[in-house]
Amino acid sequence: MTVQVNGFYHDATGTVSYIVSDSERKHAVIIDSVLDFDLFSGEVSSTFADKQLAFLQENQLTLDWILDTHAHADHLSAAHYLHSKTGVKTCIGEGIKAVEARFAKTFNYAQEEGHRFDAFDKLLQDGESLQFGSATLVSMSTPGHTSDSLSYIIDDNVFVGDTLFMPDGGTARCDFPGGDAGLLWDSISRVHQLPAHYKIWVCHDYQPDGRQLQYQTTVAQSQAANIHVNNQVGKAQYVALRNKRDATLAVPKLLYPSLQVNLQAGKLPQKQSNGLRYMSIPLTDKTQ
Ligand SMILES: N[C@@H](CCC(=O)N[C@@H](CS)C(=O)NCC(=O)O)C(=O)O
Ligand SMILES: [Fe+2]
Repeated sequence: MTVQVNGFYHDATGTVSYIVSDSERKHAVIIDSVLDFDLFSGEVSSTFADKQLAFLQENQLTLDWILDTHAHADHLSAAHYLHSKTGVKTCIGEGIKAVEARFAKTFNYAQEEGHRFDAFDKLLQDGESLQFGSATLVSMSTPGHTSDSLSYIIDDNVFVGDTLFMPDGGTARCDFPGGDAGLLWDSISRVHQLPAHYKIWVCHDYQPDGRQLQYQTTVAQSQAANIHVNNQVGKAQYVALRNKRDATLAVPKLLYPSLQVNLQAGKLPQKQSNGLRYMSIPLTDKTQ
């Protein structure tokens, strides 16, 4: 069995989505796909996800699972769109329940409306496995950036979501509701305990100092050279550094649209009586 990894870079959000395939049996999964969204015009489109569907077709791959590593706060997930085109099941970590509980108040969700996370076909627990072709994907709970973050291990590859960035990019922020720098440290330690040759595939690359796009490192390289969590840094030092940096970061441009959609597997908000869909933005009224 040969596992093949193809990364697709979404320039507008710095996101890397992956198609991972058992290239002999021709079965595949998609991790962290993205919808194109223009905040100012409200236009949602599927150019990026359609490229991935075309790739599957060109390579005669059967898609078996559509996965997100976490409820993204910076882009809309294309999971539901891909599901609507293929009928394939969508999955995320069961920590999505806690993420919804935190945001239910923000978005004023009524209990009788049911759970947004029911839109996912499957909620994965730590250590659960999924098959595609003769390949096995094993989920590993890696909370910290968000409380639902999972990493996916396939053969000697680990798709870490936003648990780690490339060594020169450090680590993801932990200031979203449910984020926790100490937990992220523990999760990174779990990833760094994997065999040294394992390939780490990251979900974002912000191309620090304008360098060329990169999205794959190894456990050994990450451990030795990550600017936030290398062998020279201890947990307390990391937590202090992370919290200090988070205090300087602006809210992601697409935070509220992303969560509204991603809590329900990438489904857009329901149409209103005029046939249009709307995103809502909770206001903090400082005029009073
Ligand atoms: N400027 C970006 C920020 C996106 C962002 O906050 N990304 C998260 C991952 S979802 C992160 O950890 N960023 C780390 C950083 O900006 O240092 C936006 O507005 O979308
Ligand atoms: Fe994220």
